[in-house]
Amino acid sequence: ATPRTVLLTGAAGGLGTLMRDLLPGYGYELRLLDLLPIEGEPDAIVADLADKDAVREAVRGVDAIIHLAGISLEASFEKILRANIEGTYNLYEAAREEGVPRIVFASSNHAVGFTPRPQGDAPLIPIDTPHRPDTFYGLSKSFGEDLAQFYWDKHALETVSVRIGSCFPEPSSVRMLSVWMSPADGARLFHAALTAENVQHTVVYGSSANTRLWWDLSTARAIGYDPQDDSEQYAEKIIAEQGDLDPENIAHAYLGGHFVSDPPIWPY
Ligand code: NAI
Ligand code: 15L
Repeated sequence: ATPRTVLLTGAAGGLGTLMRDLLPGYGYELRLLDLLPIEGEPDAIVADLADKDAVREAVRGVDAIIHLAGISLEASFEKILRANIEGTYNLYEAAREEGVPRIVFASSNHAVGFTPRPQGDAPLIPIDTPHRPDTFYGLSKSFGEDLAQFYWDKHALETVSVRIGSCFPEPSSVRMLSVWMSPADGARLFHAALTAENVQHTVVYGSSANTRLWWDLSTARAIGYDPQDDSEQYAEKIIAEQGDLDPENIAHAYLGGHFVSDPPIWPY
């Protein structure tokens, strides 16, 4: 059955704001949660994922959860540990205790960010490519995918882990021509992840059907995702402004882009 009431964690963030606009169009009633209050949303739950009691109360009675909350870029290990690793654990534990049957987890391409980009006619990167996180941030997404698998195997709590590329209104870099997910396709993919039967723990890449795609969307298509957008319409302008990919630049060699080469955060 289609889940009706969906808890959206990270609802104040960029992706959360886009999905607050789009998902009600699929018939969902959203319950919102974030660390930060949301203007015009007085019923949104303002809570930290570290607050186990608040998280348990927030998940009570929902049909599914879309889990976006957390630190969305590189940060110190301590911050990532608290928000992304312990926070995601707290959410899963609350969902298990309250009997929520399914979570859609916002994983990231940075869980596999040190995977070389396919060159020439090389095959697309498969979904079962080994984890190769490019940051503590990416490491927390690898952990989240393992946590999801564990909660399926041990507790029959289902997850679709979506390794999102870049979900923004428009692509803004040459790399994004390959990894962009339009907001409308993002909503299509989340809807598929919420409604497909028997997903157990399924991992999918999250992007539009880009001409310059680097990864294999077949597991996403298998749960009913039918992307409608392609970044190619932006290619000429972006390449004219920014130049094409440079094979000498390490940030251009791997999926994760500049995440692989940015200086480490110091002090840890
Ligand atoms: P964002 O940084 O704009 O939003 C994250 C939200 O989570 C913020 O509103 C923040 O206040 C909230 N948050 C952080 N720590 C929290 C805590 N301890 N308790 C409660 N709320 C907390 O990030 P964005 O771009 O909206 O991404 C959403 C999710 O999707 C993140 O998990 C990110 O890692 C993932 N993702 C996003 C991509 C994108 O293209 N936007 C790409 C890949 C993954
Ligand atoms: C992510 O995981 C980030 O959350 C997002 O802000 C983008 O940087 C995206 O990856 C990307 O790889 O472009």
